[in-house]
Amino acid sequence: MPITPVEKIWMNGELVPWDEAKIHVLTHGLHYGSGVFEGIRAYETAQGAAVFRLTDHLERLRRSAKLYYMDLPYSVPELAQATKDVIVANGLTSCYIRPLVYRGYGEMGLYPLNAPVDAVVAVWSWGTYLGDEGIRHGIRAKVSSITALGHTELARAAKATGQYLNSILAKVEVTNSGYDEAIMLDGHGHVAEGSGENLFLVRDGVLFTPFPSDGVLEGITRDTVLQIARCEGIEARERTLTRSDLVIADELFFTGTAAEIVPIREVDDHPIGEPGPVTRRIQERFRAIVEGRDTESARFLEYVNA
Ligand code: PPE
Repeated sequence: MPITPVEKIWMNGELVPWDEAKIHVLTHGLHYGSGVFEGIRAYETAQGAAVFRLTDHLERLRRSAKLYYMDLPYSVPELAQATKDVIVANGLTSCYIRPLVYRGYGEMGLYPLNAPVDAVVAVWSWGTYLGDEGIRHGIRAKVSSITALGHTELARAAKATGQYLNSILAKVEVTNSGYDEAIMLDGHGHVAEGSGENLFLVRDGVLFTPFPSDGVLEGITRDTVLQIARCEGIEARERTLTRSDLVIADELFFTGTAAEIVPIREVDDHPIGEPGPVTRRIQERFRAIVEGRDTESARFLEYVNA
């Protein structure tokens, strides 16, 4: 997906012009994938731009960094302020936000602890990842032959740049076969997640999603959906899920910051159908929350001009 440039990027404490936000080719993170990142969204509300669960995302960034032995060079409140500053500097009302913390230039080799740690926060306008049509009518998903990485291979709870090579293989495999998104299983054949989304299914009115220990990122949208279910009186459970559970589900959907809440209308060529009632209710409540129309959920929004 092409990037639409804006004016400024926040880089190591300064707002720099978009075209000058550059790094050296011998940057550690470029060679070894030694970086951690976040995907966050700001939405337009009646009171201006509001960032959805900004502090929660930045806390996850701090945890991701810890898992790879990095100290964040800025505190979470400093990064929150940086995020708001870069949104204002670019005059955006809604946008995608990409904080990235990576091992910088100065050291080579696999012992990274002496390499510097750099931080950037970039913002740009980004429509929903799997398309508006996908949000409305659902997408076609396929289980990939690429296995989700396990807890002994990587710090699975981290959102780290290098970990996404695995997701890239899964995404390319299914996209080149004509599907919209990949579903990855873990080494035991249990459902993990999409290439960049968590997964939910509905069966007999009950919502299910895999445990974090099944190799999934603890998604913030996932957590929001679990909280929405509680408010809406929808029973929700974490459970180990299999490929069969996907095929016989009444409803299936993906959740993620970039993708938002995306119904799956077909899995492995089995029809699931148009988005069902539980998916619709959750989508509507999510929209109301992010647009600041849900007074019960005001805690989730951090306003840029507070
Ligand atoms: N699992 C994975 C592997 C993942 O990358 C994401 C977010 C999620 C689950 C959902 O997490 P959350 O956004 O907190 O609800 N993926 C980010 C990057 C996607 C990309 O393609 O880049 C995102 O959605 O911003």
